[in-house]
Amino acid sequence: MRPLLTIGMFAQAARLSPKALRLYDELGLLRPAAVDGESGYRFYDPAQLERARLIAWLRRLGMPLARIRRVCELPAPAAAAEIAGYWEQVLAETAARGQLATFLVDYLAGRGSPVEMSATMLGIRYAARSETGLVRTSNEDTAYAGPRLLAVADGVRGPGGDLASAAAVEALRPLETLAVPAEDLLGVLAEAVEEADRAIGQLAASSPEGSAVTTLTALLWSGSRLALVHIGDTRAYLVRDGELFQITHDHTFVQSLVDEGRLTLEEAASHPQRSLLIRALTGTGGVQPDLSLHEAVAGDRYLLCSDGLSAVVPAESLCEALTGSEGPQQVLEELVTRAYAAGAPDNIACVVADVIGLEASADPGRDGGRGR
Ligand SMILES: [Mn+2]
Repeated sequence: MRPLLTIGMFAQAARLSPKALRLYDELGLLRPAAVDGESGYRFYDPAQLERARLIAWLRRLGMPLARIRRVCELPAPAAAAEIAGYWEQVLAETAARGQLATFLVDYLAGRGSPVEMSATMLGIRYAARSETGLVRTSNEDTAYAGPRLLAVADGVRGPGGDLASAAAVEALRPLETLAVPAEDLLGVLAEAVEEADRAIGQLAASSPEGSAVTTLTALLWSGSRLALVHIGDTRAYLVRDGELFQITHDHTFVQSLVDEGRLTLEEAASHPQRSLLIRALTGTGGVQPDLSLHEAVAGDRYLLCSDGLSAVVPAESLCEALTGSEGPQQVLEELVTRAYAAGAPDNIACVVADVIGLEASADPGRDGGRGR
């Protein structure tokens, strides 16, 4: 038998501190081979080094002592499985903590001090309207605004266009009351759009023409995140710090020519086929909406509209109307007035929404409502 090592020698060989060794003794993790009856000094067998090193490594892994004891008592293959199981658990917990960390980083980076933490939730003030305009005899546009959902849809002309745009928005409305964590927003929205497309498919099947087509542009809220879904030539704009940004890309033939550098924006605006869509909800499945996440910031203003507004009121005029100090309802009226002043050749669907801190107002809710 090899001579026993003092606790100091053993600690050095195992790269553990004597203090740690005493703790492991007390916890039953690693008992000394012998204890001097008079002095109480601990002595270790060199054969115990392997276990001591294993304990040291598992500590470095962050494994709790109780679990280390379990690993040490298992035969090697079972110990390996136990360590693998522990690591999977660590990764899962780390992923969950990562999501929380991301949220906090986003939150504090976007809006300052921890004092505001109690005020995390943002709300919106909104107004929505849909108008026939001066030329059309029917209105195929739908506009909707609620506490968590904003949407516009432009049904393709003809009988059933109004039903198609209404059905698309209706398919999103359950999201208004569904609790959706920010990380699930896009998935939930993508599913709702597939549902909308199925609804359009049913309309098409029961219509005399056998077809139903609509665009759809919508924003869904969760905490400080906004998910945007978009298909067709309805648009979403963001007004931030007095500047207007179009945050959707038209799915039109002319826009694709502009993207390819074959047409200028000015030429596109007067192109005879400017309203020809290359993507829309057609009820035929395989729907390909654009989906994106945006950070909501108090003070931001959003505009969703159909081409009945954006095709006739220039961006500068939109910006002018949108950067005023009035609330969403007055801004909406101003925008519709400008569309009429431009001849209102098409239906006009319009939603204006302001992002506000919920503490900022006792009644952050409705300023307008549903429009058709
Ligand atoms: Mn239109």
